[in-house]
Amino acid sequence: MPREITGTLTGRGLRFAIVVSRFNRTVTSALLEGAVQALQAHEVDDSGIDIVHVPGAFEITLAAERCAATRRYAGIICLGAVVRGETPHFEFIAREVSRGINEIACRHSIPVAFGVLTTDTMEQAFARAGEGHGNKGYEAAVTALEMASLLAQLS
Ligand code: INI
Repeated sequence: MPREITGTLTGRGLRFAIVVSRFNRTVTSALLEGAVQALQAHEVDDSGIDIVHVPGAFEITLAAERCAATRRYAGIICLGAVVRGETPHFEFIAREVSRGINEIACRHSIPVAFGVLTTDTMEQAFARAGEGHGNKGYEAAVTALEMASLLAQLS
């Protein structure tokens, strides 16, 4: 029989960093709430959750890189809200943060979950930052839990 390797969602004894940006704070604070809820629901102790605040989504990667370099965390959850305006600013920020997050994950071999919304409107952003499972912060935290467990099995 082939051996199947799947991550579980048990967070007991694990430590996570959440890097969250303040820009579009009404949305990002809802994402943060979702992410913390998900970790708590999967038995991560409050003492195992560090919340790192940065000004905007563009700053997320630098803080996440620093968190990864400490080797203190089983995973990092990145939360932000980039909402398209009239300028090309949106494209630059969205591209850099998504590319940067994946690079950090691969360079440090640590789960770095992408909970950064990239939407056309604030309305779309709010729709992805709702209660419970309609919350991308919650989803990103669950992904970090699963990948942390998977990587532990692959080490
Ligand atoms: N930062 C965001 O997180 N979301 C945005 O929608 C946004 N827009 O539209 O400009 C934004 N800009 C700030 C940026 O992330 C940096 O903080 C800033 O450029 C300073 O480096």
